[in-house]
Amino acid sequence: NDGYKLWLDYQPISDSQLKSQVEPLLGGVYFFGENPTYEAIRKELNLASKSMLAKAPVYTKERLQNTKLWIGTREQLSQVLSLDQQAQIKALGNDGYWRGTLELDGKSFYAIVGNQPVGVLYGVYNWLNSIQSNTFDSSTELSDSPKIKLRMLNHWDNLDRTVERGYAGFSIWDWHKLPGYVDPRYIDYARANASIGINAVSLTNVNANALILTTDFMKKVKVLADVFRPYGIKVFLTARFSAPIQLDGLKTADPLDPEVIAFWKKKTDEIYSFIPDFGGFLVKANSEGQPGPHEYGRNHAEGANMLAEALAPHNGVLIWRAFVYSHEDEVDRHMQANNEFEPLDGKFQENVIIQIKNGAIDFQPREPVHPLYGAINKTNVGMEFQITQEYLGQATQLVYLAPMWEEVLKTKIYRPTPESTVASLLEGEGTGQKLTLIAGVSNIGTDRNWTGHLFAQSNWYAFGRQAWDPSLESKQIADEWIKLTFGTNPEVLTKIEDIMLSSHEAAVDYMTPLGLHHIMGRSHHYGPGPWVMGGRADWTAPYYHNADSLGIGFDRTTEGSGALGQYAPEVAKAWSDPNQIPEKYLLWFHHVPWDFKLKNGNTLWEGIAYHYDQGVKEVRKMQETWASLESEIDPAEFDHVRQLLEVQEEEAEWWRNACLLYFKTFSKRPFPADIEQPEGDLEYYKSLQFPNAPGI
Ligand code: BDP
Repeated sequence: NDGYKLWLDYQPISDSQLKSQVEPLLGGVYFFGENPTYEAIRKELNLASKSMLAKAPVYTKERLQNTKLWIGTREQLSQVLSLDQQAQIKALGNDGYWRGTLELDGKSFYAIVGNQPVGVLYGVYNWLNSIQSNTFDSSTELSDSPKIKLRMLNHWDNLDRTVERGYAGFSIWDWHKLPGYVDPRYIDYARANASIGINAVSLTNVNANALILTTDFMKKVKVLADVFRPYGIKVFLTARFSAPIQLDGLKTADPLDPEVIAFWKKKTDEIYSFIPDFGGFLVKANSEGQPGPHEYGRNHAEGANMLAEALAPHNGVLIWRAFVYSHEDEVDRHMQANNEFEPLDGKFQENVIIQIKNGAIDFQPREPVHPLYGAINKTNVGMEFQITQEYLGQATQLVYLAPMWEEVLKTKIYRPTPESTVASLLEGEGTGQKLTLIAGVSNIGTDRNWTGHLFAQSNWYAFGRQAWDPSLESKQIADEWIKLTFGTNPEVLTKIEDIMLSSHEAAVDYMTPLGLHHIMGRSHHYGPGPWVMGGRADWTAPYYHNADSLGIGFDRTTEGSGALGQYAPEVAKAWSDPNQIPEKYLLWFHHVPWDFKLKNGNTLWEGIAYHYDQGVKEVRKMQETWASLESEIDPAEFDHVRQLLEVQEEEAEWWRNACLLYFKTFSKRPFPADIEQPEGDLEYYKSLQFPNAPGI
């Protein structure tokens, strides 16, 4: 098994009871109508049936005769659904589905019903998943609908097929061969996304190239949009703010300039002439050197609204990123987004969404929630998670990210209501926000298994599931993925679940425990670099850890940068006290003396050392658990993961040794005697170079 089929590998059904339920259904399938999405469903059923039952499904022409499985929309099935059932299904909205048994003329039919064809598609995938994981029971009714409208992948793919922060090969968009050649991978990509409810993709890097907006490229993008449409997926593009200058030779990209406004309107109309359901633009502006409205003395709202107006007649959406910071601004980087966006709250058009990273710095191994959540409540806000593991071991380390995302989504933010959490805010509770979004920076590429590390597939899967329903538990999602990937053996399930659920905390322990952050290698971000100095201060490590002879950490209390003041008073108050703040965020907000007493009685210095050591131990535990599964796992998959876990152990030791040796030069205290003593020479670790590290 090379991992290409992801969680859709449709293993032969061995359980005879399950088989006796499924076989008759696939032996008499009736579609209430025809459309491209039903065609996609038919292809999926063909694939699944041949693989699970070694035979093709039988499609009937008549809804009663020889039919067992009904597939259609609520309207199409209205004659066979009771009024109550119709009302129940209608309430599930466009993307929702219901599946269960219906009776007609004394006969039973299993039905998969949505309000729209795409809901039917989601219902079919859910049904197939239940078969694969052996949880299907035709006597149980089931319905589901997403809590978030836009469930979106952000590809950071360049037009030359390199991928910014990509660790799984090159971009799967083969721009050179498009539009003539449609790689079958595009269809498998769409299937995988649809199977977990992802319904939007932005194809290109946020560090954008204006060429994507030329007519030649539009023809290529159109082909992708056509492939994705039956799977319910809309295409977005990143828009380079200076495109009017680059493409049409205008003298300015000032968002208030009539020629600039006309440029974007014409460009946008042209895109819609190729792609009538084009999703809209995603924009990174005035951040890390990207052009934006500030060059012309305009603010983010003026920039975003100009593009939003070009999109509005077509029902397009403008997604504007809040990841803005500048090294010329002397203010703590943590605070800059709030400083810019809070005064603009309520000034954005209705079809604008502000896309905010989960934390205020940058996808660190663990971040406290971004203070912009809850601080702006008259503007649509959406989440940006990072699925690609830029700061979390890239493609060599097994780190299951769902627990981290769950932690963020469940965080209480107390605004706009005392009960608000990040998840409730994203769902529009308390603000009435209708346009809702969870985006994830994609981790896929041309590697045969899509994501480089087999377990990185679980992050793609989990992202889709949490974007669909932010209240899902990471444990439940892990269970689903394990069953779909490795089968239903209970021993395999518990052991792999242990590995996955401990993996994120382990990585935080050996990389950045107790709230440390931004101490990774320069530019490639691979491995430790707490000593990284030089260049702009906000890209160095000491800017963040501030280690000195007294202690370590970033003081963001009122005595320090004051960033805590950007949170709701409930949060700011609790977190301002080093004895009350959850220890996992301690050094994020406080500069703490080396001998500060932690909750378990250790000094801070001892605690740092124990955490780093614990991280390494956890990886070794993961290795042992994996080794014990050898006889249960496909040999190729087993060996792939075994080798990568060995690399991960070395990398965990490297992080621990490098960081502890470095911080010891400030703490001047011995390591606790009962940890594995960090060995090696700090100068050696500092001298390591990685010119071929991927994805810069
Ligand atoms: C950082 C990446 C950088 C991205 C940037 C962004 O290091 O490559 O361009 O985020 O999100 O995580 O724009």
